Amino acid sequence: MSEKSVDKATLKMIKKAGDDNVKLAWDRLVAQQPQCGFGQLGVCCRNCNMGPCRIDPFGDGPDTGVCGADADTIVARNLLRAIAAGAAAHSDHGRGIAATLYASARGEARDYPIKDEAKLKAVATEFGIVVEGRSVQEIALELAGAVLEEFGTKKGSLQFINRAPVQRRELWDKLGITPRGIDREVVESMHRTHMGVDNDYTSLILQGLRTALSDGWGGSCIATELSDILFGTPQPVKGVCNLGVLMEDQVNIILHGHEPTLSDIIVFAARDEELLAEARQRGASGINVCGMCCTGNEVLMRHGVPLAGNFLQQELAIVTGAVEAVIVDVQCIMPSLPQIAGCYHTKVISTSPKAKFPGALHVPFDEHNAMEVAKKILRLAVENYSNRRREKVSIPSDRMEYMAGFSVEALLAALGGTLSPLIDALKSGSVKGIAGVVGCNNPKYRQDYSHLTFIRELIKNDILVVATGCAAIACAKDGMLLPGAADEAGEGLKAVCKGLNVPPVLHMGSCVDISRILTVAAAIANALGVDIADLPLVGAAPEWMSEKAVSIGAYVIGSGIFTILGTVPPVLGSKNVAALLTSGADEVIGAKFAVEEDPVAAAELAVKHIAGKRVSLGLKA
Ligand code: SF4
Ligand code: MSK
Repeated sequence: MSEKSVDKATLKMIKKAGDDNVKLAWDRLVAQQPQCGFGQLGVCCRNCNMGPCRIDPFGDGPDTGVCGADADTIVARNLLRAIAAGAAAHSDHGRGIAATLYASARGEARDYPIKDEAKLKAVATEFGIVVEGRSVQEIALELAGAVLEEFGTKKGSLQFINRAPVQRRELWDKLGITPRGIDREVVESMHRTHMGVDNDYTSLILQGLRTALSDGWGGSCIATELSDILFGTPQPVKGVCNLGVLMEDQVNIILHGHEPTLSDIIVFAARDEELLAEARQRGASGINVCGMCCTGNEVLMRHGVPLAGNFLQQELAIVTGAVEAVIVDVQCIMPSLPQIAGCYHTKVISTSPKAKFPGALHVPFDEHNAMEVAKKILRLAVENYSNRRREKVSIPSDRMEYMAGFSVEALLAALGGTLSPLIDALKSGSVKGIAGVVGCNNPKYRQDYSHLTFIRELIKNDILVVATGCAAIACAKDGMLLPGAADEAGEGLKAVCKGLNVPPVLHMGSCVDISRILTVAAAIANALGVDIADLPLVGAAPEWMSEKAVSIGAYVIGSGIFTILGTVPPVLGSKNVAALLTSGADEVIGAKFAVEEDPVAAAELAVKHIAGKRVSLGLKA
């Protein structure tokens, strides 16, 4: 890898970290070399204490573990466990939001009034809840109860799957992979992968799809829809991003993790006059709240809060020496942060009982008393401004403007209230297809390079991009979320974007908001009377690293969308599993994975796939 990133701010801060003798993820990756070949292939197992066992990929050593499990079983079990972990993370996030809605409806969370009553009523109606003549509180209480029931439901399937076209739902039924309950699928996956239970790789992978579907059409969808109800449905919003959003003369706060419950309140708490006066007393001109990763995306989508960066920039924000507090909740938070913070004055403040970090300060967040806790945390940050070591401060000047906030509702509004203009553009070929580009950074790959290269190739080929997570942040930093970026698009897409004054890459939110992409895909399929698998769509995770991304990839193909992975998953130790995922799945579920590390070649795959789907639909390639 010639350079670690394409992002100038990142490169500057990597250099500063070296000068400050701070070790980063890239250094730790080097220290890990050579990484375990068995692990890379997915052929090691420690699911019981007869092991750990590993299969010799060259065929010279053991071809089964002590219990007799072969490479197919071990690889498939490991994959299923990764999906279960990813689905659990998204879905537990969803449960947290549902619990907050429940508390709000019961009057026990006064800082969380319902911000989008129209969406509350729409979602409640979807759940068969009567809304006429009832108070917002009554509706919210019944909806929260119904949603919480989805985690262990007796009714045999999840509510939001009904958004999917009937053809898709019938296929899920036929294959026996209709998700039955969110917790149930995760629990069953853990059961099946226990020593001596499910040993058939096809059966394991089908359960993987069912578990992933319980995430995409269950837990993630709940997280998105209920967050919109509680915090407001995103509308197009402008802001600035990259490490240059940090301010030399202000108290800088980074909100990092995934859940909007605390971060949304912090945004408002930071406007508190008393806190601002205290900040001024200490010589700061204000309080600058910035986001990082998906918590950042949540507050960016709803409030245009400045975004400091994506996954590989979390350590670098501290390295600027200008951050008073990194406030974290759950997921994608490197355990290294407190150690790096120790080299500067930064306080790392953990807030979730589920996520504690040795060396961090723990201030438990309580939704029943949200504003009070938020102010307490902010006060710690303000007080810490006095400890800033000026000689250690260096904020890169790099910052970029963006336009984000494309919820399904905002997209519809931009299109004049219906999807018809988008469907017409797809039919005419001015927009050839739609690509959902999502996922993380991974220090094994040059940061943001694959995201940006892949996406540029797609828009050049008139493929509209919808993005979430760290992929969307990569685009924001590079100016791809500005309407002007349409100048880089093909003539058809350019005209559509210019006409609507939208960028060619639409930021749809955080990782759980990939459910918004599913909702749009389903709506287009329903409007055309076809299955999602018939549409000219692709999914891609060019730089993924997390187990959540494994679940996402599985629910995207489970929903019928061809998906390209830019980093190699640990499945190559089983030819059968790899073949099922990259070829056989197409026959079964109407979609498959491709693995392609070169983003230009990956884009070629996407363009070809979309052209093929267009022809099958009777449209011009
Ligand atoms: Fe080894 Fe089988 Fe136990 Fe895995 S489950 S550690 S393969 S004996
Ligand atoms: S934050 S899962 S690094 S996208 Fe959602 Fe970014 Fe990946 Fe975390």
